[in-house]
Order: sequence, then structure tokens, then C-alpha cells
Amino acid sequence: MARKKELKLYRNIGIIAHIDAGKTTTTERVLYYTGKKHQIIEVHDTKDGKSSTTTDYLEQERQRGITIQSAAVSAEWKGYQINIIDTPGHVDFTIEVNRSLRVLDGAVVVFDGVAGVEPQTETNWRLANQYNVPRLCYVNKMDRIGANFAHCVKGIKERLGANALLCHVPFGSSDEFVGMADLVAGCGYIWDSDDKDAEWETIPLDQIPGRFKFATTRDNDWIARIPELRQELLEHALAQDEDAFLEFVESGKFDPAQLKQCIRKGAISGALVPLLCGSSFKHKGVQQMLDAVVDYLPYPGENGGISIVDLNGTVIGTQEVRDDAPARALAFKVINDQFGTLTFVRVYSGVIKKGDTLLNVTRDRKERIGRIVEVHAADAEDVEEARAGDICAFVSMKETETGDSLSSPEKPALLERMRFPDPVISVAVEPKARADVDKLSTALYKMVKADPSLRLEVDQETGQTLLRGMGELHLEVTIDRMRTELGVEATMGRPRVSFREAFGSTVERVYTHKKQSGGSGQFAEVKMIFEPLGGGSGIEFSDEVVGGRIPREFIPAVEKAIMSECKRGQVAGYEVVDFRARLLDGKYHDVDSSTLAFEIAGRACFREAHKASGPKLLEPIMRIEVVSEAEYLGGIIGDIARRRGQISDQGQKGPQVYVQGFVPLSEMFGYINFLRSTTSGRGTFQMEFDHYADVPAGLVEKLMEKEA
Ligand SMILES: Nc1nc2c(ncn2[C@@H]2O[C@H](COP(=O)(O)OP(=O)(O)OP(=O)(O)O)[C@@H](O)[C@H]2O)c(=O)[nH]1
Ligand SMILES: [Mg+2]
Repeated sequence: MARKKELKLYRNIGIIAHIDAGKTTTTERVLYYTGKKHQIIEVHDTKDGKSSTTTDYLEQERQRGITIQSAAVSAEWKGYQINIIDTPGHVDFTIEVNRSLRVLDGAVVVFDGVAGVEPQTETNWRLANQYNVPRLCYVNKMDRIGANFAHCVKGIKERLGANALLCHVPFGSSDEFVGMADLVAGCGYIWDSDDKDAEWETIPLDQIPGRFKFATTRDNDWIARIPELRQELLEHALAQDEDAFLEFVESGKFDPAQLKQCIRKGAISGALVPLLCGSSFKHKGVQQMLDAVVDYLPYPGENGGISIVDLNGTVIGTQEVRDDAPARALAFKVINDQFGTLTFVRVYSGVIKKGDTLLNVTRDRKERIGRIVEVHAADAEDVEEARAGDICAFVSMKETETGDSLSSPEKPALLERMRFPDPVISVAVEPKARADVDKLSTALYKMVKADPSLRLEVDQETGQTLLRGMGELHLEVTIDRMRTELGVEATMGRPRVSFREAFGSTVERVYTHKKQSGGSGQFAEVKMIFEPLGGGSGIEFSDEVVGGRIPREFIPAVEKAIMSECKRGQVAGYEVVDFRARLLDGKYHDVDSSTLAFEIAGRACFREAHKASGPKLLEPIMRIEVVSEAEYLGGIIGDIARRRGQISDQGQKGPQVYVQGFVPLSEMFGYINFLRSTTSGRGTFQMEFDHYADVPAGLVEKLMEKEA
């Protein structure tokens, strides 16, 4: 079977933004204007549980009016197939943005026209930088009272560091917003109403000034600046092509098709970020945004292929996006729903057919592809094959997990891995009914498998099952989804901070394990050095034994002992991280030495060394941003200091002020109550994990008491 549609006619894009910017609302409009859907559902009308937007179909999403998991939809626009992933904006669900960006070719970053750049937009922007994803900015909600285009543009340039290319200029703001000037096409669009089927009138640039007299100077100034901004756009964009630029400077002439090519080139390389405006809710600017997706965002592979890495993660090559190449795909999401296990993949090269066998290169396991489906939010449609550039799902895979590489067995290749955030909060989870213990652990296992930002652990002391995640909402939603999707009810304890431990200094230790009891004895001796490493560097084990002083077969036992013993540190039983364990030397006995004896020696050596190193307790430090009225600033800053926080930045944000800083998570529980009472309910805040830092020595005991 030949390709149904040329690769150049595809766009795989994500919609990313801070919470509530209007991503889902925009996606609903896209589905309506592309003819996929005949009715628009509003996010705030789904609480009754009777209706749902296409992408927010989970019960938890409808009730809360927020997106929790990313959902894919596809639509046709002017002959192009546009696959869209609507992502959540809440910080607890960052993993969904992370994995979507990893496999998408472009992104539309949505802004609330009043709030401008918000903390989660910054986080998502950084993620898009990391994965090298070209993007467009769409300043939404221009119809809201207080919408301020200038403030948004400034934030995009200054806080995100984007080389924004102003393609649109709004006509008015709040209830006067009626359309925009299109500086690329050189015309203006004016809608005749807020209705979803309203038509727009296209007028030439020179007629625009005569049409409007807005209530604010700010809005009128934008109209007055249109000729100057058009000139700026032309120069800025044509600079992407030296010849076109020179011709323009000399003669003032340019080819409109070439202008678009220039913007496309700049957008794909990341040199330019086209900036548009609109109001999805009031049905203005969505079609223009779709045109820009087609015009300026890349087709699969246009921005280069995918990196191939070796076992250490070092890049050793690139795979171009082509059908006539070995099959290569990346699994980026696993969900359990009414269809069974669905493994979402992005196919980078080759053609994968129903019935094919692929190699899971990450796990060195063969997987047969029984069924392939194209997923449209809550629905799935069977297809015969998946090709380079496609995003689809394989049904009932057994071995494959998020982040795994799938490849043709003849030409295996490992694709660049995904990076996952560290969970920082944990809760103890118990079944509601005693008899459900086994059901609960199966259900938890399924949830954790589907969400790499969750971890499951058993508290060694209390025997409790601990679920770790990104935040309180994340854990609550997980427990609730277990009830609605898997029918298992559980209760959750109080959320607790995920502390960690580290070595305080480098320690060398010899440990001899010797036991003589009746028959055969046990003997093993290890000499090891433990060195603390910098934050986030993980755990390394190096075998430096020479001359067979410990036989080869016993060395893995020592490594295993360290890797498992480090789960429980000596300060308060938290995981020990960021160290190198070097096995230097040892002794063995022909008869009495065994794997078990070496494991025991390894464990004891670790414990003693950790204790002797002056071990440290580490705590998660959160990056926070508080936004409120200026009059409360003093109170907010003073309180951050009392919570052992540090201010990193503060300034004006539209009519409000913002304060950014770093505060230990253990001091942040219940912060919302403080903020509400201090600011009469007008302040808001956002926080996300930033790094782990040492707990000051004098505080360890106090913190541990609080935890207990
Ligand atoms: N006034 C106005 N309101 C809008 C606009 N777009 C979205 N909204 C409203 O803003 C609220 C949030 O919209 P959503 O589309 O759910 O926002 P989101 O970005 O998907 O939010 P999360 O998925 O939770 O991050 C809803 O009540 C929308 O009706 C707009 O253009 N103008
Ligand atoms: Mg949403």
C-alpha cells in the first residue's frame, strides 16, 4: 500500500501553556472549523457530567474543568492532516507535556491575554527548547477585560527570550476586540459578531485607521503603529534570505510567497517565533492560527531526524524520517482503557504493518504488533499500517514501557531517551476494604506503569505502600482514577515530602563478614570507597578489583547489595543518592565464600560508611511564583523568608506584582490558606520542583519530628 498522503502535508503539533490559557477551548474550535465536529462544548459546561469536550473526556477532567492527560485528535485543514495533542497546563501533570513534546514536530504556545507569560508557560517553553521544537505564540483571550497585548509581547520577549515576530496586531481589547491586522498578508480581518459561524471582512491595511476609535489610548496606539510594525516584520523576516533582504532594502519590493518561506525558515530553525492573537472563546483568530500552523510549522522530519544513541546515551547517528528505511519508533505513553493496553508510539522511519514483529531494543524483547489504531481522544480506529511521521497506538503490547525504542529486528537502533521529572511528594495508600489488598497493588502498579512521574515504594519500617508523585493534585487524581477506571477504592494518608540522603564526605571502609556456625561457614571481605557526587548525578558503581582477589562471580552481588541498601539511609531511612561506590579490594575463602556472604558484606560496608561520612539530609526546593496586588507584597515577602525561602525576582505583571523565589517544599503545605487570608483571596501562586538541597544541620531533627 502506498502512502495515502505525502509527508509534507502532515503537521504533528502540541498545544501547550499555563493552566487555563485556553488550550482545550482552542482545540474544540479547531475540531469545529475543520468540520470534525458539529457542536462546540465549553470547558466550564461539563461539570454536570452529561457532556464533555473532545479532549477533556475523563471524569476527573470534566469535574475540575482542567486537562489532566494529553489527548490526541486529528483534523484536515486545506488539504493538510493536522494531528494535535491538547496537553494539561497544571504543573502536577508536566509529564504529559514532556512526553508529547518529545514526539511532536511543532507546538502552539497559548497565552492568556490578561496574564501574559505565566510560570508553567516558562517551564513548557524550556521543555520545548530542550527537545528543539519549533513553535508559534498565540495570545488568546483578547476579549477579556484587562487584556493587554503589549504586556504579553513584552513577557514573551523578555521572560521567554523569544525572538517574537509580530504577525498580528489586535483591533481593540476586551469587549471591543473585533479582529486583527495580518502584517504578513497586509490586510485586516474584522468579525461581524462573536458567533461561532460569524464571518470576517478582509480590508486593506490603509483602510484600518479610518475604521476604529477605541476607548483606550493603548488600543488606538496599536492601530497607529501598524505601518511601522509591518515594515519591521518585513525586514525582520526577509533577513532570513540574504538576496530577498537586499532586494527589499534597495527597491522596497518582495515576493509574498517568499516572505512566507522566510518566516517558515526562521520558525523552523527557532530563529523566529511567529506571534498571533485572537479569542478562541469568541471565535476569532482560530482559522488564522491553523493557517499559520500549516505555513510556519514543520512537517515530520523537516527539522531533522531523531538521534540514535548507544547504551550510554551518547549520540552515534541520526535517523531521517523516511518510509524507505528500517522501522524505528518510540513508545511515549501507555494507557489502560476500554480497549486494553494502548501503547502510543511515534514512528520515525519505515512502515510498520499489522502482524509485524518488532524488537524492543531497550529491553531486548520481541513484540508482535497485533493491532494498530489511530486514536481520536476517547475513540480508536483500526488501521492496517503506520508510517514514518505517524503517531498511533499499538494494542496489547506486553513488554513495552514509556520511553522504549522499537525497531526492525534486523536493524536495531536505540532512540534518544526521554527524561522524566522526579516525584517530590508521597502519600501512604491503603485499600478501603481489607480484602482488596491484592487488587490495590495490581491497580497501583498499572497506574505507575502508565505515568512515569509516579513511583511506588514500600516503607520498610511501617510496611505501608507509598505512592510518590508531583503534587497533591497529582496523587489525588491518581487515586480517584483508580476508582473510576479500575474499580478499586483506596484511602490516602497525609502528603509527605520525599526527602533524600547523601554522603557527607568520602569514606573508605573494610568490612569482613565472618560466621562459623556448626557446618559450613560464611566468609567475605570487601574494601570500598564511597564518594559523594554533585546533585542529580545518580549512583555509580565501579569494580576496581585486580588480580582476582574477589572472584568475578561475587562482584555483581556487591553491586546489588549497594543498589538495594541505598534505598534506606542512616539519617532517617530515606533513599541515598548521588554517590560513587568503588569496590577496591577484598578477600574470599574457597569453601566459605558465597554470593550471599558478599551481599551481606556489601550491605554492611555501605551502612557503616554512610554513617561515618556525616550523612546529610536533602530536601526538595520548589521554584515558586506568587502574583497579587501590590499592597500585599511586603506580607508575602516576609512570609517567604519565614518559610526559609529566598526571593530571586520581583516585578510588575500587568496591574499586579509578582514575586519569584525558592522555598523548601516542607514549608509549603497549606500555603494557599495563608495566601488567601493575607490577600483577601486575590493572590495566586504556582510552584514546581527545582532541585534538592541540604537541610541545614540544626533543622534535621525538627523536620523529622514534624514528619513523624
Ligand atoms: N474570555 C475568554 N475566555 C476563554 C478564552 N479561551 C478560553 N477561555 C476560558 O478559560 C477557561 C479555561 O479554558 P481551557 O480551554 O480549559 O484552558 P486550558 O488551557 O485547556 O486549561 P488546562 O487544560 O486546565 O491547562 C474556560 O472557562 C474557557 O471558557 C477566550 O478566548 N476568552
Ligand atoms: Mg485543557
